Amino acid sequence: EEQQCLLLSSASRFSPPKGVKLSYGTAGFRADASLLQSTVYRVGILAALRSLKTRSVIGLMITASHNKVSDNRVKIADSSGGMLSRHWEPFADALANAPSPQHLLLLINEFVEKEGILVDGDWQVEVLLGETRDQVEMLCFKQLNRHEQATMSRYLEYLRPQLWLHELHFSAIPCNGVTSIVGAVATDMGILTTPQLHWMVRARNKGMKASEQDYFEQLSSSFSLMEKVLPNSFGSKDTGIRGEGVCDMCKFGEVGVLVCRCVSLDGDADRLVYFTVPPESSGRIDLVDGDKILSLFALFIREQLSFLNEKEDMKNCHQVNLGVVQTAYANGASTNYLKLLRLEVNFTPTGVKYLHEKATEFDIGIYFEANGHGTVLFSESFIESLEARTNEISLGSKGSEGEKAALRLLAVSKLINQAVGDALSGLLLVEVILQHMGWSINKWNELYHDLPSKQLKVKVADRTAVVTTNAETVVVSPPGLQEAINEETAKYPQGRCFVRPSGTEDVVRVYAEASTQEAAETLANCVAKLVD
Ligand code: 16G
Ligand code: ZN
Repeated sequence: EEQQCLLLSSASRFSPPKGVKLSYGTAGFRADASLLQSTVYRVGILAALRSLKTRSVIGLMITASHNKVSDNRVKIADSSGGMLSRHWEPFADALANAPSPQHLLLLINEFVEKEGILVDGDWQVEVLLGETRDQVEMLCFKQLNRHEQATMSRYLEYLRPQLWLHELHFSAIPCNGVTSIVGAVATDMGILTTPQLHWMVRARNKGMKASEQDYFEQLSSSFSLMEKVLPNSFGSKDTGIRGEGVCDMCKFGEVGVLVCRCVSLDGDADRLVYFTVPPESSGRIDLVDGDKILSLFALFIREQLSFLNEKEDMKNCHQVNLGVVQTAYANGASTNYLKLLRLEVNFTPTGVKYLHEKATEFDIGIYFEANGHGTVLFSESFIESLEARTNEISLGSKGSEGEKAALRLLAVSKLINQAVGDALSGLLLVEVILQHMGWSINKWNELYHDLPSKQLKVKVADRTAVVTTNAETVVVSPPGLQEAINEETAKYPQGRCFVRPSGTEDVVRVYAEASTQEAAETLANCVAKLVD
């Protein structure tokens, strides 16, 4: 009774926009801020119910996108720290679109019953709230020599102010949603990156310390550990230089004046790509994308596994299974490269939730989208075997190569965010590996050469008319379209092409690859006409 009244009265303050159909989509509700108020409120309710169901802490994140500042997204970090269980997405859609408080209440009652959610007051519902309001910012690290290597803490001091605060349209609304469930508590974690919130949720549910300070401490300590256990690592002497002495921040337009390696983080810092500006490039940049980050990580981890598997230490251990996960957007040259390394390459549809899920099937699963979303996942049982392997040696002692490799892999598992792709932890792992290899960004970029590619989007009346299968590489509907694409693609040497409905916009996307830029563009244009 009390619950029903509370919900009806608080819901009546946030009416949904008329004539708009909201969908949880690939990764949360995304719309202009002016349309999202009631959705943000209702996602608060969703998070509280999810906390009740899973008996764990849940996260709720509001982010700005790399598009307009008002283009916002609201999403859930599930009990594992990962994306909302797909099983709950239809309920999320229904909640967001319920036309009135009465409908909303009805939906909730039905769902609580169907899911067997216990509302017995035995569990203290808690939702962690996070918010990011930033624009894409470019960071630029000078090519550092061994002697002036930045230590982790210097990077972090430098990175933190990157999150700019813009107008807050929502600040109190998610809290209203959460507390409309009797007894539920919303804890405001403040301005965070998306991956920080995911990390916190995971940490809380594992009974670990979970403040922002703890996040930085974990990154910092695992980064220093990497320094200690890599043979060619940093001088690691603290010269007392602060961030500003080591790095130069610059906006995109200013990058050209520096010879450097640069890293670009997206608006909520869950994606990273590197780039470099070749001298006399007249505006050209060389992009080092998610596929190359994946390749670098795979190369390094494979090397460590080969040490681990060496000699008799391995008698009792099973062969470690390492898998990599890509999407159809991965440049064909990267897939070839990974296969040359004799790695198992898997494909899933676009969207972190799919890649992440696949990556959990391995002892070590590395996943990346070309656009920079990705991370490296370690299975619990593999971590345990690494711990067993390393607990006999201390850092000072001379362990075997196998033991050192185990220490390095453990450090990687602590450094790289296990909940979700995280640009900050990703860039630290890139930096430490480049340092270890003694590679410049150019050397890294030369691992393989991307095939020329082209992406287009086609505005269509109904994007759901295009249905795909096989990790979005084959169209099953409308009939005949795939055959037409095949016929066109066959005309181009090294041609590859696919179309898929966007999960975030009302368009169908076309991707084409071929041996020359011109051919890739012609192929993309021809296929776009087939879709139209
Ligand atoms: C979302 C996804 C991203 C995917 C993109 C594709 C997450 C966190 N984000 O941004 O992984 O690449 O959608 O967009 O999952 P599209 O469907 O419009 O091409
Ligand atoms: Zn992002």
